Amino acid sequence: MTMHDVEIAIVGAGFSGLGAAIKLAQRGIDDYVILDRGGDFGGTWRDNTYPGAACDVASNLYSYSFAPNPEWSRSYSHQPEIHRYINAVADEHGVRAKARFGTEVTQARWDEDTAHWIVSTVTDGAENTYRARHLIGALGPLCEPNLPDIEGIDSFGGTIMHSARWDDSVDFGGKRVAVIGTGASAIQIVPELAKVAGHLDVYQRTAPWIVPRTERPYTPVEHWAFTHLPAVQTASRAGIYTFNEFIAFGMTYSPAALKPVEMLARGNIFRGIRDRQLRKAVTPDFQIGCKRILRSNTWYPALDRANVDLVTDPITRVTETGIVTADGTTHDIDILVVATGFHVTDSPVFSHIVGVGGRSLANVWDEIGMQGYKGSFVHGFPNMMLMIGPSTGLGHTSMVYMIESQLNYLVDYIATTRARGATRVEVTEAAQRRYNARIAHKLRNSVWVNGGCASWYKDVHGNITTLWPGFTFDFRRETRKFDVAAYDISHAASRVT
Ligand code: N01
Repeated sequence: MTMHDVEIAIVGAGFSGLGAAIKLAQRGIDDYVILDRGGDFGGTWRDNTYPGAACDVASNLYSYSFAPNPEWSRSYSHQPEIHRYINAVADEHGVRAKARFGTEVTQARWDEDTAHWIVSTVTDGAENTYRARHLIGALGPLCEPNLPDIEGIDSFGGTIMHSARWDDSVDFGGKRVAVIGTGASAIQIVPELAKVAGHLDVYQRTAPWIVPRTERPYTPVEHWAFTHLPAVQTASRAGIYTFNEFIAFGMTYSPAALKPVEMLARGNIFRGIRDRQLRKAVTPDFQIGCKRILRSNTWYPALDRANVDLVTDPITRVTETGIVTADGTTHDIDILVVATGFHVTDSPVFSHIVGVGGRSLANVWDEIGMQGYKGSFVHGFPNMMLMIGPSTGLGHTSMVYMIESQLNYLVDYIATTRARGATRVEVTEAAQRRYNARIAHKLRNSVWVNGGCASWYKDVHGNITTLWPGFTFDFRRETRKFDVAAYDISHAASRVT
């Protein structure tokens, strides 16, 4: 086992891990390493390769502000293009050499005696350790697949795969296929599989609200303008941002304002499905906006196909050859796709991050809920900054904007601790408590709390701790400067070692 000393260990090479690396390097801070279990940059956009995978935030906004891409082919990008973009940005900024791919972080443990994080890794079976002053957890909230806990699922004899672990070698042609789930992933997968499967059963537990997707290819004139008149792309980005902030977000707090969106979604059902019974079955029974509003023009027509059945009877068990539903029917299948989402608030990774007193993030968050400070720091975990941590998720606009806001905070945090010669920086319990009380107060009138749905936005205590309940420019303002007053800061001279 080899011990490597670094100032900063960044875990994760998605949008936030890469952004952190670039911003640190631009500030002249280059003693860092990026650790990622995958084979290249991209995070969720590397791992989700299912057919039809695409983003539902417009391309010009779903990119770094410091790396506009005049070559986006479409107004909403598909996974391969976003994956290529992220890797191209990494190369342009020369940070690839800092990445250790194929490296699984098995544990990160705070060592109080030395005020360092001890990060244990495995690469090709070889164990290594990184001793880092600062740990940046750029893990991505949607990285740990949630495999449904359904009786008998392990006994299924056919092919089974999660949407985020797609096996490209599987041939769906003419096969009997089942997809469990009707979330953002499933609504992209099903229309693609419906084209090739012999028969497709779609298992719906909760019908989602889905509005039309306004995706189109960019025209040659737009490409010319994006390339030669960068202000045009900047203006497009600003326009989309402003629309999302003031229209889309403002609806979150106003049921009346959501009515037109609901009409749009109902029209989508009406246009896409001819059968009245099926229309009824896909009409949601909770307030629009309570769960993420999805976008598709192809989901309803796919459900209306002769080779597709929507199954709304609850699943009771899986057998070696198929799925048994509550009405007693056995649905025989060859391939089972589970598009059942991710462990967001109960990620197994949380038990691998061990802070003060040997308490893991899982221990702490099981007790108090998934709370943090400015989405970035957690009391009990000194010198550790999380990217898109608690209360930073969005239902209406680009996460890249939130990530870039945190990058300001990150760089200022490192620069401030360096300037002060600080060795240990921990957000105070009081600052964290006040912050979360403020978040909870803002959330109390939101559709996420009052919309009558269950969603992955809620933590194990049933509280919304994944979402940012304000305009995103408010979050940018909050994270503009590292606010030392909220932290206990120790210096080498004042430490007892
Ligand atoms: O996961 P989900 P996802 N038995 O958790 C069902 C982002 N994303 O991968 O609603 C039966 O949303 C579950 O049912 P219910 C985006 O942020 C973005 O689709 O809980 N069903 C639900 O229907 C998104 O929100 C994009 O009743 C079970 C589905 O599985 C997030 O990723 C594309 C079940 C899970 O839906 C997650 O989306 C893809 C069970 N035991 C993803 N367990 C775009 O940008 C779960 N379900 C377009």
